[in-house]
Amino acid sequence: MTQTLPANETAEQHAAFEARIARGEKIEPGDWMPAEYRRQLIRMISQHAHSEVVGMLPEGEWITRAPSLKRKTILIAKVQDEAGHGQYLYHAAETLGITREEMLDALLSGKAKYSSIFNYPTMTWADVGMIGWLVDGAAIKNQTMLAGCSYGPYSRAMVRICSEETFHHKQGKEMIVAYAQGTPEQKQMAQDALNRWWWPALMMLGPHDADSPNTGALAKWGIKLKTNDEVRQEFINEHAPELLEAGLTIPDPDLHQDEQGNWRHGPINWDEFWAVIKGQQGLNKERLGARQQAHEDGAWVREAMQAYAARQVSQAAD
Ligand code: FAQ
Repeated sequence: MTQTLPANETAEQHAAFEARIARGEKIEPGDWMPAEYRRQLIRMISQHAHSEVVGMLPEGEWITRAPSLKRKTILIAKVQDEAGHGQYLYHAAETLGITREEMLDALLSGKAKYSSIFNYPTMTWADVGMIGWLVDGAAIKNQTMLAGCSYGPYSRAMVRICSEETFHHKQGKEMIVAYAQGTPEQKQMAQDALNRWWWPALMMLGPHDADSPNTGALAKWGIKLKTNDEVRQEFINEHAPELLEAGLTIPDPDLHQDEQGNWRHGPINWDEFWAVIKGQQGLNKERLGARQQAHEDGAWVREAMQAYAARQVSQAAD
């Protein structure tokens, strides 16, 4: 099948670009790149940045209710890390020519997507631990793959982010294992949290490959090095035995290990996934409301920074 190229792009440019990727070279901001490569990266990196920032909300709600000083300091550090991840990622997207304002407008107006997982509520303290173990666990599998992606700024941001996510994952696992082996009430709290988060964690890695319209282009250009289903399989293979070992029950009666050693899951409720993404189910309205409020509350900081920058320019000109 011949590919239709935009009028200002040639087959030679594409061939040279793809040869660079095949050689394992990183594409850097000033380099020539197909418009579609740029568009795909802006879409994905900005959605990723929004996910980190919205992702502060479900856990942030629990900072005032953490059960001990140790758990509170860990949680504060984790939530702050997520803000930092948002910053790296917005910067990485800015290198592609989109502005921070454009990205924030898209989030706050509800045009941009962010990860489905953050539209689920945190009902008990154990949900905080389960987010660390499962959500950060799934995010790491995906992001370790993206650390090898062809776009330099995204790949480097992923290396840094993954090292912090690893700590998030470990603290979540440590917490849930402790509760799973604690009092009957603690064990029940951990089990209930697993029942709530298992399926959403599988869904957050994206639709099945057959229903993933972006994977083809992303894989061709070395942005995605694994498909959604491959990453999901890696996630389940690591986490299913560990959860079982902790004495918890995975809420999937069809879950089993096949002859190759892969843990196979039962059918995923994709209707729920799409409803959550579209804001028809879950906390999308509340999450966007919280971000809009934070944006309004931060207006004075942005104004002060602009006034300061203007003064620096006028002083430099004097
Ligand atoms: N939620 O064609 P595909 C974290 C959309 S970070 C919402 O398969 P693609 C850290 C997708 O955008 C978590 N929408 O898409 C943390 C597309 O729509 P579009 C975020 C989703 O891009 C932990 C459509 O469905 N990580 O958790 C989702 O090839 C704890 C068709 O899908 C990233 O963003 C979803 N789950 O693959 C923070 C990593 N899945 O845009 C706080 C970077 C799919 O065409 C606390 N992103 N969609 O209108 C990726 O790796 C990819 O974008 C995927 C989706 C794998 C998420």
